[in-house]
Amino acid sequence: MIRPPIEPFRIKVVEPVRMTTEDERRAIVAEVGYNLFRVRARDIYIDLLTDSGTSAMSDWQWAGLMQGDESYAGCRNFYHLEEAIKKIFGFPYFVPTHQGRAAEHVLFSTLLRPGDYVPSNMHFDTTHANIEVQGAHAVDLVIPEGLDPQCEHPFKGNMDIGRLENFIQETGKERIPLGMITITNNNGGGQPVSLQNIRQTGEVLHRHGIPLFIDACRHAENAYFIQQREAAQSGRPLIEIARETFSYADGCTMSAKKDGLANIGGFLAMRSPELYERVCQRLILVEGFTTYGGLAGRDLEAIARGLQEALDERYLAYRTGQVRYLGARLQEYGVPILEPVGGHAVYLDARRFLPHLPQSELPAQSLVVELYIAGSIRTVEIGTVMNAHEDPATGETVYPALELVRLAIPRRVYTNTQMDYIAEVVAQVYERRETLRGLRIVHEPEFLRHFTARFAPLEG
Ligand code: PM9
Repeated sequence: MIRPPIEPFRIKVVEPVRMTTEDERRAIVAEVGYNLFRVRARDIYIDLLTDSGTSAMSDWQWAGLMQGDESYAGCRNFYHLEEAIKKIFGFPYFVPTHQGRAAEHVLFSTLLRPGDYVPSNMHFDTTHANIEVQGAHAVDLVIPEGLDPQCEHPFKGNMDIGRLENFIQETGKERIPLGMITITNNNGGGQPVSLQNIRQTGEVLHRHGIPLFIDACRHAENAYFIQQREAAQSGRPLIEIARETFSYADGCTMSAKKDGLANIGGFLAMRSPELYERVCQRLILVEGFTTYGGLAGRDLEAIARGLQEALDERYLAYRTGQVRYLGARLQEYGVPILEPVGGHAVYLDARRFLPHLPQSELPAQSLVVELYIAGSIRTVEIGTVMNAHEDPATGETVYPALELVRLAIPRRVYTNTQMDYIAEVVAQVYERRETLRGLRIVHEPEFLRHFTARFAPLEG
């Protein structure tokens, strides 16, 4: 049996969590239209909805909050954050934003025009939506291995370099204002991207005069995988790997709610002074002045410190080790998961978990609901609800290649005993998987429907 990882911290503050009964949970999910985003957090025992903004901050970060300088302009915390960003990412210009998607919005509304294209290994859903809302097209070009839940590959998040080259040739560089790469690839299972692949992606884009922006939310976890899995990078200090990663890019969008170990915040960083000028105009319009961007001074301080802590090697060994431990426990029970386990989450493979439910019956969402009823565990669907789209030519639904349930592990929050509990609940549901029924959508909004859609169980 796999040994759980040893925590490089001790616990100073605890937050009680409440357990409800199965009957109570049945009533709760029915009332919220079988969408777990609509459940009150007090009605959840273990919340694996997201690893975003859910980290436990360190005493150093909490101490930093007390040093928040709440001046409107030029607060000292902005300069601390600037120092951290220069040290880790190496970009000379940045603007804070209230979270990652705001950085995306500011960047895309500055650079994109209707009809443009933005290739990536795989865009996250907010990135995708923020591109499409500008009338542009988000294109995913991950390697084929990245779409096969059972294929073992050390860097399943890699960009398909050949397809990227062909895509640029066919589309024309004038219609591609930027390319992106998401590290780690969240929608593809939290899978890392190799340093070599990031370099090659930059080379291809730059050869055509196209800038590269990195979606850097989980860059520290990505750097750790590079150190562990890429032969040429073995044993290299993580800060050096991070510096080299971003040296191939012209900028990055960052949600500091992930590898910033903060509860809120983000930023957009870049090399170009001209772009910075334009971005500042947009930022002041929608987020706030250039030295706070929608955040309090204390938030900026928490991020400045969190960014540095997130690159600590002992922390990352524990962090990725805990996720791997949960994956291994589930595999001991024979539960089908996406392999290899990624950096921030274990993903259940709903197609293999519930082979009797076709994608039109929303198997991953059905599993999300059942895990809540069975054990008060909140997870999230990354499948048909989140990623299906309509073919504009035929009007037919195009189903995503991956039908997953993500168990995102908040950073430094849950114990290894709680990991065991999660594995046991999932295994119990797996044992009676044939009893699970599908769902249908009864209400959906135009964009990002998974956040607010409502569902109903299928009869029979
Ligand atoms: N990711 C996640 O749970 C939070 C939103 S959905 C519950 O995985 C990437 C790769 C992300 C991401 C957010 C964002 C947006 C951009 N890129 O949530 O706006 O995983 O700070 O970041 C979520 P913000």
